Amino acid sequence: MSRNLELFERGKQVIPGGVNSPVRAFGQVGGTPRFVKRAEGAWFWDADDKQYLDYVGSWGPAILGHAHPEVVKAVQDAAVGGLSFGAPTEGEVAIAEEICKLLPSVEQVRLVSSGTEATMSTIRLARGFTGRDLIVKFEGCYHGHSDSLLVKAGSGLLTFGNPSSGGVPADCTKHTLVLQYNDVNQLSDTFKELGDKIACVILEPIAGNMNLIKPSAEFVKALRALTEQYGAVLIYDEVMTGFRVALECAQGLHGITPDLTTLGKVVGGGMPLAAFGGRADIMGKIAPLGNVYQAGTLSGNPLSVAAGLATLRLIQQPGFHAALGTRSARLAQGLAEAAREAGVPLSSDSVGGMFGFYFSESVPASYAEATRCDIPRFKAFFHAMLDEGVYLAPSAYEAGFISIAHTEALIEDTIAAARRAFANI
Ligand code: KE4
Repeated sequence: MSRNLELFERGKQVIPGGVNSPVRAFGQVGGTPRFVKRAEGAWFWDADDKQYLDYVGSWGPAILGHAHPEVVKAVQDAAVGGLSFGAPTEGEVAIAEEICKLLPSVEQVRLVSSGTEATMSTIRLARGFTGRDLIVKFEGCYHGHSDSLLVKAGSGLLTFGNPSSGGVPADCTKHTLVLQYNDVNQLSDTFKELGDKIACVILEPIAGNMNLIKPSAEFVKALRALTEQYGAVLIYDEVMTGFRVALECAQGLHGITPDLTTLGKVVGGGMPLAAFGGRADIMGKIAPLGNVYQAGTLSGNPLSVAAGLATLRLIQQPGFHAALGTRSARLAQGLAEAAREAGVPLSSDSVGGMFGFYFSESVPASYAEATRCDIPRFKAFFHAMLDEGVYLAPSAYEAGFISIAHTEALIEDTIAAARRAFANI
């Protein structure tokens, strides 16, 4: 028996679904999850010692490649000085300064341990700052699993959210409006009707949780103009896009100054570190300065901060993001070429170190369009690539991630593997 299967069966006895986060269970694609034994650079080895080219990279953090020696050493060096103190440290000041230097919109920043904590805190902060209850999110965008954000679009024009998860009382989502990504008219109508009651709009500025979907320039501009006009807080959830799509993040690519930004994944280099920050007048409402409570035993953990600082310094190397962008664009183009040669309808897209491919004729611009992709064909392709030793995200609704360790030669190898895979599905 495969050791992956043995571990999966064992795991299911003591862990719900055998995994500590649902997407890892291969629910959409079927089959046995690969249990990672170790990883290095662009590769990981599973419990059967099979080697895979990794295009998940922990869902974004591994932008330098796995086990980068300088990041590992930074964590090792921090560890011998103690693991956690529940007291401030110099590293927290240093990484906060680095984030504020890299993101001009961030005047003050608070460190937390997960993206969920970061987004949950910005929602509470926006409500505390404005004194308003309504929040706006977009269908298909994922911001972690806090109650008020686990919603799906309701029916009707002003789609107040219905809980998308068990255990979330309707009371927790009745103040959450769920709109359509890239729908400027609906956004404008909503603000016309409810603008003075809206505390904030939170969005993935480049969506990665309904596969990779970019906003239109018109949508982005309307978001900033309407939130400004009605005094609502604009929250760029850059947990996934932050320092991945560009050093200046999605906000830099858009030329937009959000009021608050959330960060995660890359900012911690693979260790549990996330952050939220933005305008000083808003952040000034956070305890201990203001009356919006937020806290965390492991917030700013010294090992996470060490990994994050090392990562943030290494990604500022000249040409780093340009190389990522060129390689992910080549991969996206190569996948589309390979599919076309096989007569398979497939479109693809990329931005910085993120890419997406869709079993549909065109690149989706909304969640509704993303759900029309050919899932059975994605599933077959996923497994054919797994057989080729290429590990893609085990869901058609997830973006793909490359690292600087994914060399041009490895990208070409991946495209060649895709040609063989398309021939087999
Ligand atoms: P975490 O709580 O998982 O650290 O972050 C939540 C989150 C917030 N905002 C955005 C834009 C995110 O993408 C995420 C988490 N992303 C998923 C990947 N689709 C994490 C993978 C998982 O849930 O296992």
